[in-house]
Amino acid sequence: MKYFDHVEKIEFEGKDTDNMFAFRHYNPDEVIAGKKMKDHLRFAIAYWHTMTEDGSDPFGAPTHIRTWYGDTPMETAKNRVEAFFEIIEKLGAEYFCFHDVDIAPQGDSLEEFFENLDEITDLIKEKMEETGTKLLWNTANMFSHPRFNNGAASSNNADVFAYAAAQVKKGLEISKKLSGENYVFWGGREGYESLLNTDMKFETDNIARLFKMAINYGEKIGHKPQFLLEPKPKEPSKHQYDFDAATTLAFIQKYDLEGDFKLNLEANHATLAGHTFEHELNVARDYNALGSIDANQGDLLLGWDTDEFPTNIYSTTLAMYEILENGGIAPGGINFDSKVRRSSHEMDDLLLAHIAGMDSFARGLKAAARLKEDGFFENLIKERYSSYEEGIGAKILNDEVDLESLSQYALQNDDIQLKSSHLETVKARLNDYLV
Ligand code: XLS
Ligand code: CA
Ligand code: CA
Repeated sequence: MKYFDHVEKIEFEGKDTDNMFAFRHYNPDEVIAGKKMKDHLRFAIAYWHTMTEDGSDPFGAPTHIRTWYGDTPMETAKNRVEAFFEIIEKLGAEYFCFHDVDIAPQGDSLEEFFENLDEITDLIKEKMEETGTKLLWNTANMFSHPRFNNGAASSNNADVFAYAAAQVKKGLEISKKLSGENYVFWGGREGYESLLNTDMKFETDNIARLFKMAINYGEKIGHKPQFLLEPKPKEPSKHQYDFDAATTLAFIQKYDLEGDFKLNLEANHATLAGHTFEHELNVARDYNALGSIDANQGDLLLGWDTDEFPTNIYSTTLAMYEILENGGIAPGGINFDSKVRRSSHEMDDLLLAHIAGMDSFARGLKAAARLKEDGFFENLIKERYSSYEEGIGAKILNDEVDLESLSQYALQNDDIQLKSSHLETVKARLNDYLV
């Protein structure tokens, strides 16, 4: 069965094409800054938003037309695998990501769930071999089922901790089976509703316990994916422990997880935390912890996680600049944790939305490469901090001064002249790189 028979493989046709099913900016083999675009971008398609969203919202029924529903949950799951790999192939993406519950029905018991996962991952493995696609990361969904009401590893109920551990064990076995390059933890329910009945230290100690077990089990089965922790400030928990990059890095350091864990940063989560995406990438880069990104965008007029396809080239440019400065993102990638709007309900929208996202990141990459080549930010920053290049500034950086000598210096140099930042001009010049 084919689901997108009427669409050919999507090719680069340039910005003047009027073919909707063509890339206008993403040209996979074009070399930018010494590397093919596809190797800079390492695009991944997210199974959940692509295959399991139906367009329903708290006010209305599903809107999305999807032709892969079968007579049983297992039949639907198998049809989805077919359709998913058709989408990946048509788009020419090389990677994908999934939660355990996205790919297989949970059945009536954990045992049945695991059997279903075995059957579906056999099928996925075949498809991967057939198409040459790779697993960027998988993860265990430990937030949707009612049992995770009070958390997974942070739950007050030890049976829930054990259940979560079983899912992680299975997730790592699947990661090994499919040669996953990364393994993600997003603590959807690892947070709290009220501090009145919560022992924060107890709960975060337990989260770290589960992570250590995961590292040990990976070693035991001879599979060492890059572990990634994904911050998000709120939703679904009122307060999530992994609020943002800095908070999550403090956790990673506190529990000595630096050697095994980096961050998976999502654009929409950054803005929910009151940061820009580039801020979060910059923080991670500073800690050598920029692992992978979830590419999407939020709506700044709304206070929730809308997971829209990324089309804001200002944001993709600044994100790609951080990635270039990081020396790339591998073994991470750019995963489209993005869903089509309720009104984009046709099957074809799944392809069109990804084309829009891939083109927007391609434009971001090209603009970021030009900015880097011209030393745009480098020169700006060099000039802005130039007072540290000589004189008292150089002495401060060389740790040659103390409070007494600085005080002596300040007493003689208290008529301070500040330079203007000309920030408005900087922003206008940056615009020249975007369009
Ligand atoms: C939800 C998260 C989730 C993670 C993986 O907001 O983005 O989808 O990426 O569990
Ligand atoms: Ca995400
Ligand atoms: Ca999100």
